[in-house]
Amino acid sequence: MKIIYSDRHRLHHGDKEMYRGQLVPCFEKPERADFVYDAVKARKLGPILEPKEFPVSAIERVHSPRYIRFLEKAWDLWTAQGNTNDALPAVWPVRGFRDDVEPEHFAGKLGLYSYDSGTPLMAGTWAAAKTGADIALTAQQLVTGGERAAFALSRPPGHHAGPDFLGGYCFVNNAAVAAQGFRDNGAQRVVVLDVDYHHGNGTQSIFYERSDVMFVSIHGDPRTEYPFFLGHANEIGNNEGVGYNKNYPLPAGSSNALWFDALGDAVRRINEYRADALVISLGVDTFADDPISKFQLREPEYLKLGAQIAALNLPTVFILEGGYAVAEIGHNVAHVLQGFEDAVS
Ligand code: 6XA
Ligand code: ZN
Repeated sequence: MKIIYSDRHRLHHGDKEMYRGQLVPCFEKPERADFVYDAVKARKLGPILEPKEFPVSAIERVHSPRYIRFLEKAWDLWTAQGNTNDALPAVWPVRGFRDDVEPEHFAGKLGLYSYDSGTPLMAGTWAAAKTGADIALTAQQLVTGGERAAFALSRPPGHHAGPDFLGGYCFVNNAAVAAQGFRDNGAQRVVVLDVDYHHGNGTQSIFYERSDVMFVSIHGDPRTEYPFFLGHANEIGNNEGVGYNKNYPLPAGSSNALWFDALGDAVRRINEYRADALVISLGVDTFADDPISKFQLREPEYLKLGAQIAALNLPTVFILEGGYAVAEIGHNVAHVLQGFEDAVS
């Protein structure tokens, strides 16, 4: 399959994130993409192509214009206050506060458009995130044009970014941008299947009231796992979207048998939906040795996952999300893609 990649992801290189009350080196770092690049290249999974550039309006199909304006100018506003270090938020509008009035002070703006203190923003963040969306759209356009599948090798990740908020290392929701891209290019029904360890709260929020994009996610139970405030089984969609959101929260430490039971049920539902296209939020922080997650997948499971995705028999875009066992992330991603390729060829 074709692989879309740009080294502009390096423009986003967070220094520290808040973790257990301390500022620690960011888990989400450029080396992650380097290891994935090396692994897909070594396995000759397909040609590696540069993304095309798309108008920002393609991103605004799933994010609010006021949020995107903020991302575009955030670094300039922050440095205008004399700051040179990464920006991290420290105050948020929780229940009872107003979110309809954008504060003038940068601390208030950043709080309004974020939900955690683990997602540093720097000079190149917007450029990297914009390129990530271009990568997702380039992959989608190739698949719309007849390719069986494509892999969007992008970072920062995207599935926690919602209509107007960043968080969880995410700024622009690449999976949502790709799903919307499919819709805007003729697909009637699109599925986003999120297999990252963490619930894709941003993707869920973006499509929660829609029946034309079904969101399905297998993840650590939010009662104990990040992002804590979304991802429960009883979130089934709202209004038009009722029945088109499906969460499989699993206990931290769940066996692979339990994980594949959930995937089997997800596959059954996806088949029933009769989608025209599929987007996979491919996080490999489900890996047994991931430093911040608690599932138990390894090589055989990643190969099997790829094969089961192939069996859905849909035009498919894979999008890189989480995975922090940096030395293994490349192999883990490559095994999913290899399992897919072996099953389709
Ligand atoms: C808290 C952990 C964020 C998890 C990010 C992730 N700073 N999401 O991997 O899929
Ligand atoms: Zn994750």
